Amino acid sequence: MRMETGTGVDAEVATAAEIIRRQQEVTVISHIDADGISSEAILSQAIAREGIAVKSVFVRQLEPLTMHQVPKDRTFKIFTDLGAGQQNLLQERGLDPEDVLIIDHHVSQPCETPYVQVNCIPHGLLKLSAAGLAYLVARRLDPDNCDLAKIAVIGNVGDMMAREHCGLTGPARGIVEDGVTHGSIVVRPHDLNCYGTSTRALHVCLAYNDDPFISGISNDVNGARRFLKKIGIQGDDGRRDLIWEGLPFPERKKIMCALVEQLMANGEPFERLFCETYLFPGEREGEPLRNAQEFATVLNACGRWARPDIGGAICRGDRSIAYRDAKKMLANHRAVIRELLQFILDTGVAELTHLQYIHVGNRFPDTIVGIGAGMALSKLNWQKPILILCELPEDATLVKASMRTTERIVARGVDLQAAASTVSAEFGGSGGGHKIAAGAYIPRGSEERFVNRVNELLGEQLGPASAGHR
Ligand SMILES: [Mn+2]
Repeated sequence: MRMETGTGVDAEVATAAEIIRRQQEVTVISHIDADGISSEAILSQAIAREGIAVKSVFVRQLEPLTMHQVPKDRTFKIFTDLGAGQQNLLQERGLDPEDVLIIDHHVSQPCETPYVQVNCIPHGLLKLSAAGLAYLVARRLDPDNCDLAKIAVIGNVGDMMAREHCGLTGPARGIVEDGVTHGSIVVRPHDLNCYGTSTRALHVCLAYNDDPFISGISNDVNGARRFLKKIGIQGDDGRRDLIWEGLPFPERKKIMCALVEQLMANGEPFERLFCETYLFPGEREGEPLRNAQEFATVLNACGRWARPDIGGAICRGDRSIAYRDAKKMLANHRAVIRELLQFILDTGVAELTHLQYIHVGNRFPDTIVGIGAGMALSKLNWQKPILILCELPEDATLVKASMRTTERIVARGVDLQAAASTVSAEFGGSGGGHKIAAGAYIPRGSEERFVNRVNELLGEQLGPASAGHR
């Protein structure tokens, strides 16, 4: 089908494809998360199919310390899911604009060297990830690359492009249509907006979800079990837990209706209960690869355990050794997160007026601390945002802070992104993210003053009415 894209991006995509066709050897430099791994898999396959030699390099972040991983050779360099914000580093590395293409969806840094970019941000397309852009370029190289639409959808979903509107929109939605036409994607409209609908026990899925927050079900595994029993859905068939994806339509409908009723009874909006789910019929049922969201988690687990190449192999179709290794990493990933969660619950958090926090030192990898924060919040007082501090193994001068809250608290005025960036800047650090989840890097030694300032700022965001909510 015809791609619907902003005309500006269309022109950039066409230019990028022309430039790629002229190359003989290409190096793709990408990021280690689900979007970066997907971007690399799309580009390197599309380039190889053109008969061009291609190799890949993954970096955790493009910064002065990692620039040496970008090879100093004659190959043409494609930076994807990174690069736009680091063009001065490319310039310092002596990269000629003739030898570089940036395919990114991050805010562009002004730079004297006019590097060629495909970037959706200046065109106002904020719900398209690097994998989406990489796919548009691949499609332009050869319409037969439409088999890669599936990987682009995983990258888009992995980068939270479906979160705000409960589904992909704009050009990202056009890519879904390509996958549907190709037969590799099935869309389930008005599906349950929960993580883990293809592999997790249904009551666990429901309990772990807090967007929307449903009293008596969200953050309450036993409550979720009771809810299912009450409406006549057997939580398991005696041996195995029920999985949402496998339930017949009438049962799914019955559960959705009951959840809507529950929310309406509480006077809460229910729109966010529904989302569009992207399933992959070519994958085995009950496997995380069946579902775009869970597939993205597999890729993230590979990246976090420093094996993005294994994630790449899975994107290319390896379902044997690479997938077995990835499942081990996924299990390990979850085990460490459970350990972190237990550590937080056993140790306990310190409570301030508007914030709860804990310092986990060097016990856990910083890459999972944010996830642990989100999970811990579901077991703690959800009314107060949580902040977790941890040390960074590679930098003894810095501490990372990860913050999480719930949609309900955001609705009351809390903006963790603003708190993270404002307060970290006061200590000479940096921070960012979203209203509901944010992170910051601050100098070691400033932790206590930092949390107190964040607490103060959260109080200001909540306004005078919050004084009574202590
Ligand atoms: Mn990205």
